[in-house]
Amino acid sequence: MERKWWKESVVYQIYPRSFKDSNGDGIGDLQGIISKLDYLKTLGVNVVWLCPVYKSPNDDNGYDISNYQDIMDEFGTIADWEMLLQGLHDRGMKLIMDLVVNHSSDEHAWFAESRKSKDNPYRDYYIWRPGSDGREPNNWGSFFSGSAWQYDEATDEYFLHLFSKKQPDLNWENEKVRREVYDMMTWWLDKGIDGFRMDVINLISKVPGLPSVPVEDGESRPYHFGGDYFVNGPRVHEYLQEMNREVLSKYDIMTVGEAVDVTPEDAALYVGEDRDELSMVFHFELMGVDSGPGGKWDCKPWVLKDIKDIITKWQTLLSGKGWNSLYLNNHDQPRMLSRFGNDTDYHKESGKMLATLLHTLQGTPYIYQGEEIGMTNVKFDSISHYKDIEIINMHKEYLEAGHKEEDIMNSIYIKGRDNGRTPMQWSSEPQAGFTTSTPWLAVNPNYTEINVENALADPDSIFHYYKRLIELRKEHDIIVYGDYKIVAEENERVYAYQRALGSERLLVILNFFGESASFELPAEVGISEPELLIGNYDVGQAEDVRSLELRPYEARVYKFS
Ligand code: ISL
Ligand code: CA
Repeated sequence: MERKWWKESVVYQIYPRSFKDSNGDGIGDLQGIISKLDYLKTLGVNVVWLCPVYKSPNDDNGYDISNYQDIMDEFGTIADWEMLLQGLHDRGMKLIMDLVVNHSSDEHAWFAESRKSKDNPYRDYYIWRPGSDGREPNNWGSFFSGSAWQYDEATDEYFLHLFSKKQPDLNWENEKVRREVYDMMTWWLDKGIDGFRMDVINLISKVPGLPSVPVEDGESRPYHFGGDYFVNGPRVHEYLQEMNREVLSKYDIMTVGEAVDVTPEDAALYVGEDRDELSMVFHFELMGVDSGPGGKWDCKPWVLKDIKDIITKWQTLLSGKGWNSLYLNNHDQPRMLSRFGNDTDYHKESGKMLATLLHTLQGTPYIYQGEEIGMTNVKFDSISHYKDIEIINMHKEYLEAGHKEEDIMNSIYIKGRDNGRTPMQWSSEPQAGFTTSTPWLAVNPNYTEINVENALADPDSIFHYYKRLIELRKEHDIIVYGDYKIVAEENERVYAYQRALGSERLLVILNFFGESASFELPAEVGISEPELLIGNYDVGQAEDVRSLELRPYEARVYKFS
């Protein structure tokens, strides 16, 4: 497999609104990030992915962009941004920017023009349709509840918005839209950035005619997921190849596309090494492991077998074809430690066990801010404390549909996006040292214990374990490039796998539960002179690796030849 800097990197994701407030208005900002660059350098990450910092009315915290070539007032100025880029580059780190071009804000100048009249030159920048029998043009639902269409009086037509009604979808069929996007990308790349994370990039091509989702007789819900008509749509690869030819191929950069609902087979078409599209994609299969047929809010417990099957499938099917991205949480997901570990009794142990998984698979790991100190989910006692548009809309829709408040709040506690958006916990000072005033979203009350200051001071902290894992990836090519093979697949409590590169072998053993677990290494796995590279407990010298009694959430990584 071809060596690339982005395969050997560890990425750190920053959600600027919640990272660090420098001027006491309760909102994180660019100067706040700049003040923490040495912290990131200490951790050892190579790349920072910055969630959107562009001009935005913040209906969806920056994922609704009103000017792609300027900075949001609350975050600072373009001069602050230049200083951030320089600060990263000076420290040997790279910067990738979020690219949100499936949709813009309805406050973007293009949309202001587009809605004026049917013959406006910008009309076709967006997707407008007349109503059908006095209703929406089709029955697609928005990701954020309700219809995917919004009626606009000025021209008596509807516009498409797969997300909120303040996020109209851009019309990628229009060559002019594509040109605008490519020029804007070039403008940022010429400023020296090192790549893009592309928001819902596999939704940009819609099936012509925008057909309704077929429904059975007697179906009472008015809106349905229209994924068949826009997930991996008919022209998406043509667009990405064009983007690659016109823009990406001219720079030494990395790209990661957020790809809703993709299988490894779909992903190979985006990231195949001979495809000239993207470096890697974020898939959602693992993030769906604890959802029932009713979707995200239909919460059910995960089963280790499903986690193993999903990871194994992605590791093997993409192997030799394209590169994996690795993540266990982000700004849209609950905190990994609360979701897959145990955030009360085994905070440190399970945080480190999950970190071991993240860093020892084939692919590029993405750490989400706060993960490295073991930040956890929150439970605010009332919906009024939540800020996320997805949560607020879902709460309203489910109440109207007759669900109980208690059940709705419970789903929010498990899956709500604000779990991952509470302010970064820097210290035990008021407001976790995030701000000197009232933060835009309340801090997690556990900041008095879980914070960066404590993590740095404790040599045994989750933070120092992350730092070591990142170093190990730099010291051992096998961790980055080695092939993956599952080991002792039938073990219901332990996830183990082998990596192989040339004559080298790596063995990773992870106890996924809060009880001790037996692990027998199958005879066909050869081990000579095992060397423990890292583990989250003390390990005796004389132990027989062939037969282990693992402690709660114990993780071990052995190297042998
Ligand atoms: O968060 C989700 C899980 O339910 C998805 O619905 C999410 O909206 C989807 O993964 C797309 O996410 C991206 O695009 C959205 C934005 O709200 C998310 O923050 C972003 O990551 C619209 O731009
Ligand atoms: Ca601020």
